[in-house]
Amino acid sequence: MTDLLSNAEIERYHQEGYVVPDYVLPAKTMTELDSALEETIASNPSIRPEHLVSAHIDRLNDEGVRGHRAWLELAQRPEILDRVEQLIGPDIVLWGCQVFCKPASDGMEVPMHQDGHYWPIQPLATCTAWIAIDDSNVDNGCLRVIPGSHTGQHYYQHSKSERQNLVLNQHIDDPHIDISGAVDVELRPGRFSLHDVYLVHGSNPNTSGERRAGVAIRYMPATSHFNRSLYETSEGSGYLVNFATRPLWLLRGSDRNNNDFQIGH
Ligand SMILES: O=C(O)CCC(=O)C(=O)O
Repeated sequence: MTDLLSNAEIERYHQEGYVVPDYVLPAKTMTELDSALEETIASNPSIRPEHLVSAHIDRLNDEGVRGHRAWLELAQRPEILDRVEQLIGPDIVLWGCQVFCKPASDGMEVPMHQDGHYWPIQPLATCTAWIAIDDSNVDNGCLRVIPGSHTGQHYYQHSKSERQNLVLNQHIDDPHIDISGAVDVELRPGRFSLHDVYLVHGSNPNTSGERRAGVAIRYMPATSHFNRSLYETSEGSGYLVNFATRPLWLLRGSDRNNNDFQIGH
């Protein structure tokens, strides 16, 4: 085990909805992930690199993306899982992964939003590890969060946007949330943040000359059920997701809520 989250960091995650562990993945891993990113982008020439859904499925997946094994291997790394376990418990299911690569100059905005509107997880619970492949900073559109917005597991009002240059077509539109209070989560390559499913977050467009790539890996506690019949497929976020055949991986512990680990494999 590497140095884990301190009690103060665990408490911060529960109070603020996110935490940035004091850990950086090895340089060799980052070189491999950089190559995996180039390969993933090259094998999906017609897909915007912000929309590489289920990139961890190492084939042409049912969401139209050709994935790469490197993302699945990353999702299984103990340095990440040890810390996720501290936050969601010992029974961990990998259910999603999305590469969000914002090219230099025209990288798309991710409007401020809460995850989970269209996620078929009951009870809704997920910890996302957002791993920086590139330096992720204010200039190139790093992740931004509203600390504490996850409190009470409340869903705030969202509105649909017709703008084309957005990664998601939903944005938070609720007088209770002041997005001017957003905090920038700047990360060096190899560092990662962990955030709760109810946390309001997003990111600005990348108008800089530097690419900003990161990968979001979604883990749920195996005490929740991935209910495929709730939303089989959805374009609710503005792009296709297919939960009916999305494979699940039990990465740690035991299944506690009748999840299906055969489908999609
Ligand atoms: O990569 C980004 O800028 C946004 C990521 C995001 O919305 C997420 O991880 O849920």
